Amino acid sequence: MARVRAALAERRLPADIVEYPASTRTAHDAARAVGTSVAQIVKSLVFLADGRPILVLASGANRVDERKVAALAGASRVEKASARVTREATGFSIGGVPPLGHTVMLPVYVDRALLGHPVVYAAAGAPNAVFAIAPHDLLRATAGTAGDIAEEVKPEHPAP
Ligand code: 5CA
Repeated sequence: MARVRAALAERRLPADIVEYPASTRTAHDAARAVGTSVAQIVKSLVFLADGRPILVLASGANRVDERKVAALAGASRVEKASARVTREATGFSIGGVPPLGHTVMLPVYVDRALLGHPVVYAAAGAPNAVFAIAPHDLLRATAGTAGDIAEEVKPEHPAP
């Protein structure tokens, strides 16, 4: 949490880190704890783009389409990183991976769906702590590239 606080302070952003008695390990847990929509929760996910770690900041309401991330990152192959690779690449364990404050800065790709909210909530480095941030500040603070990275939602009852 200290590293996230330091990274926010370095960028002159308010460090609204809140610790909760309940888990914020998943986007649903975090939404429940904060009292917001899942769409406003930032999932900080590590992928391997042609073998190199990248960070994808996705709306909690969306599944990431790896082909769209590949197109945005200019990679030919993008795959989800394992829990171990995620920890090695960021210095944080799954459930608390923050969007910034990592040991090494990774290339960051931001789900444009996050930009439609006045405020979003991201993990602060622990499985029970999140911070509020304006999505444009998140984009700037991470030097992220915004784009469409969401999987198309398949209709539950497709037309015949
Ligand atoms: N604290 C919350 C939101 S603020 C959080 O960190 N959510 S998350 O979505 O960024 O982190 C959980 C995600 O980690 C899951 O959506 C899943 O994509 C990923 N994950 C969970 N288990 C594994 C695993 N064993 N290997 C790789 N990725 C995993």
